[in-house]
Amino acid sequence: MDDRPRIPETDGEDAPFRPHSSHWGLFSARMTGDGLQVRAHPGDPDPNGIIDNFPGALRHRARVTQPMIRRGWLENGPGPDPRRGRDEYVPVSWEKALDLLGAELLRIRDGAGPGAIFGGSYGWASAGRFHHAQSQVHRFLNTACGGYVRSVNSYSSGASSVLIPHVMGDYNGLTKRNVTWDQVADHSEIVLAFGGMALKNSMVAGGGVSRHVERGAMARAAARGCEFVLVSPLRDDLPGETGAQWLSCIPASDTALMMALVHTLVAEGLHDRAFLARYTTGWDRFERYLTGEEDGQPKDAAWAAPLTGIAAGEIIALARRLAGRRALIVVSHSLQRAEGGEQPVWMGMVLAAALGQIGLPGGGYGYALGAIAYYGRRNNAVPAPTLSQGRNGVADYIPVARIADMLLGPGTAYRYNGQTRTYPDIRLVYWAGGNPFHHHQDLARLTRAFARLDTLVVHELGWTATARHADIVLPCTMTLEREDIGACSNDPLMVPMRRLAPPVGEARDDYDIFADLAGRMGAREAFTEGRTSRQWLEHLYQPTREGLARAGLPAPDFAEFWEGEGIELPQDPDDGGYLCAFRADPQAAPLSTPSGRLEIFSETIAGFAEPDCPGHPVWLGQPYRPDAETPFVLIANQPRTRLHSQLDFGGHSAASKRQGREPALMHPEDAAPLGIAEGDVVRLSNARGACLAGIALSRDIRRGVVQLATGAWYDPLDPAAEHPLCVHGNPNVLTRDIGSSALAQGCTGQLTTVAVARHDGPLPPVRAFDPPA
Ligand SMILES: Nc1nc2c(c(=O)[nH]1)N[C@H]1C(S)=C(S)[C@@H](COP(=O)(O)OP(=O)(O)OC[C@H]3O[C@@H](n4cnc5c(=O)[nH]c(N)nc54)[C@H](O)[C@@H]3O)O[C@H]1N2
Ligand SMILES: Nc1nc2c(c(=O)[nH]1)N[C@H]1C(S)=C(S)[C@@H](COP(=O)(O)OP(=O)(O)OC[C@H]3O[C@@H](n4cnc5c(=O)[nH]c(N)nc54)[C@H](O)[C@@H]3O)O[C@H]1N2
Ligand SMILES: [Mo]
Repeated sequence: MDDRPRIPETDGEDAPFRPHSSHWGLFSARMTGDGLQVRAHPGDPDPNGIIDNFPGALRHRARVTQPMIRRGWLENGPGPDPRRGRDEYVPVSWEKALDLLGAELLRIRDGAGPGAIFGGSYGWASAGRFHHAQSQVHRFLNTACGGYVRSVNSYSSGASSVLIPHVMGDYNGLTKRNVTWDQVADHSEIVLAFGGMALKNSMVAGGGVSRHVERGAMARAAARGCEFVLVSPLRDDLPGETGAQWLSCIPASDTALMMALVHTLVAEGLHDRAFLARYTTGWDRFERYLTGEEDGQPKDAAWAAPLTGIAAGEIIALARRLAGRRALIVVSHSLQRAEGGEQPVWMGMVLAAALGQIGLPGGGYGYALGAIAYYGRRNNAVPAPTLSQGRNGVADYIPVARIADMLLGPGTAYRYNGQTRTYPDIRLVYWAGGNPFHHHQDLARLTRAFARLDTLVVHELGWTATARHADIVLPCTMTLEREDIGACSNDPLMVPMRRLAPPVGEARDDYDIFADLAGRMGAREAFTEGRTSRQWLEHLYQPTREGLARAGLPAPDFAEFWEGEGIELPQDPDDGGYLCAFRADPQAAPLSTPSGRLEIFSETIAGFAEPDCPGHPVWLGQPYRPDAETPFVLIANQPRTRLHSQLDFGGHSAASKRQGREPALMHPEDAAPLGIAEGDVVRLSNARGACLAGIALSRDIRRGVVQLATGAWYDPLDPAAEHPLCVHGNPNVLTRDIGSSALAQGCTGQLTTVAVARHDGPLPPVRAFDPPA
């Protein structure tokens, strides 16, 4: 397989290196006779290897090169069709594709109305501020169709972003203006990280990152004597530089461990009573639960030991080490991407409150610190370029991870954040910049859900499984093939993203596709405001320039910015944000919770009367209990070698695979009795489906746990099977499609239970990257 460019893209001379940005880091690149050459940003102390996916991806056969229409849709017109996901595609001209799509959008808009269009289009897309696909599709649907049913929250933090406003206040402030990496380096004395702060994760930030500082900050803290304690089934969730103690816990048991830590503090009189009295509400109520006064079961270390797999003595010793020191409690996003995921987030706050360090530099609650590069940093003091999405004429929405429920159950009632809501009847789904066959759970169910639509439209740069389910597939450029501005609200460098290569085949920018489509619907002017892409960049640049001028800083005009290597933006002070202000004066700077305090008991949540999320943190029992059929717990976490499913066909991602399959980590003593050796292909399965994966053996994983990252492109051997086998290793054939709780309805993709068996006999080929027939 030759993944190098097939067409000459330079005039024989190598182009100069030009700056560009991606979610996984700033870089510069140039086209040479041998293809794309990429180099990391010179100011980046710890560049991310994921940029090496670009060269092989640019002209890969997996790119979509011309508009395509699914044969069944072309021949029979819109309507439910079980062939979605296994049909043929017919290449058509842009003219024809846009004529058919424009007519279909008008049919829906003027018939069932914009409330029958789902345009949530969740996904990370690419880093530029203008060609941000989700902003583009929303703007298009608002201007040309009168709106769309949207989605709220994210797959990242579905449970925590709903819970936190009730109990702690501003979610954005908690994650983006709280304890910084500089504070960890300078002040923390002990960091207890549930789910860790894996460097693979903080290598990524939406919009781009110029300096990967996390490794250095943790190393500085450790050198100063800060202790790190990792609670996770995987040792790699904290870098070696921390010298961390590893407490290898049973997945989804963290809430019990936190309770036992707090129980120990209380039993030994080590909890900060003054802090609890001054800054929290509901402690008494919770204490009765904690001590067992309420239900007869003290949540002590002896109780937690069998639930967590951590010895009672270890738990008690850890509680004593935490007390009276500048302690930072970190809870990763992963813990809440599970059934009952609200509990560890809430209980983490209670543990931090009992230690009394919230609002002090380097102490308290660093929720999700390290999960993404834009946490633990300072915010820019000038606005980043932002494309307006216009006004959505449809009020209806769903919690983002409830998409299959919505499509399968129009008119069905569901609970969300204290409301009883009803799923709308969606006829058309429009997706640009996301990959639901990457991000959603129970993919067989998702296929059945998409089969019920009249029309599925997808803009894609590659033949993802989502594109293969679409009726109309429109080829879009990848970031390297267009101009944009790279910026992120907490990275100090804003860069011109220069075009590095011409578009592949007939690919076009999302913006140009929407402009022509809007033209067919009488809305071109409203959508484009008469601007070309370059004119938009110039326009979007202005608020940042004005901000610089207001701050009395050099404010280069667009032409100067565009020709340069990027401009430094001023940043807000590292002031600890709202939690610090609250600590200093809880009357003057109350939290935005109903009581103005940290709510250990929430009257609001108690009033919702949800059994799976009562009025204070509780131990709901273990939702992922291995049994005879599925004796292993599977961790489906973020991949090291790519962002989600993006550029899975690139060289860096491909190099991590084993026999072409996604690697799965397993303990050697779990593998031996099953006859599984290093590099073997195994079959992971449960009631929903199965997938193949290539085994990597390691003692750095807890026994009884198997880890398989997300992001291998879904490649079902038989797409029509009720319980499909993905031959490539996508764990979302196995995960369960159920909300975190009736409170938040967040994604629960992180964990499930599986059987593991060696795959013997012939290996089915991976066809995920071959364009469809
Ligand atoms: N089991 C399990 N599942 C999970 C998770 C988990 O932990 N476990 N994590 C979840 C999380 S946190 C997240 S955020 C989601 C991520 O889910 P997604 O954000 O949907 O995943 P991506 O692979 O980033 O999808 C982006 C898609 O946009 C395309 N794209 C890139 N640039 C452009 C562009 O300019 N225009 C257009 N039209 N398309 C473009 C890419 O090719 C890619 O297919 O996954 C979730 N799913
Ligand atoms: N390289 C790379 N980086 C990424 C992404 C990517 O796709 N690739 N995605 C980005 C996105 S969108 C997001 S939202 C963040 C996600 O950030 P997270 O959700 O925090 O990341 P994960 O890697 O899914 O999980 C982190 C670790 O939690 C551990 N873990 C899982 N379950 C449990 C549990 O029950 N208890 C404990 N104690 N530990 C557990 C796992 O060992 C796992 O490695 O990552 C971001 N960073
Ligand atoms: Mo995410």
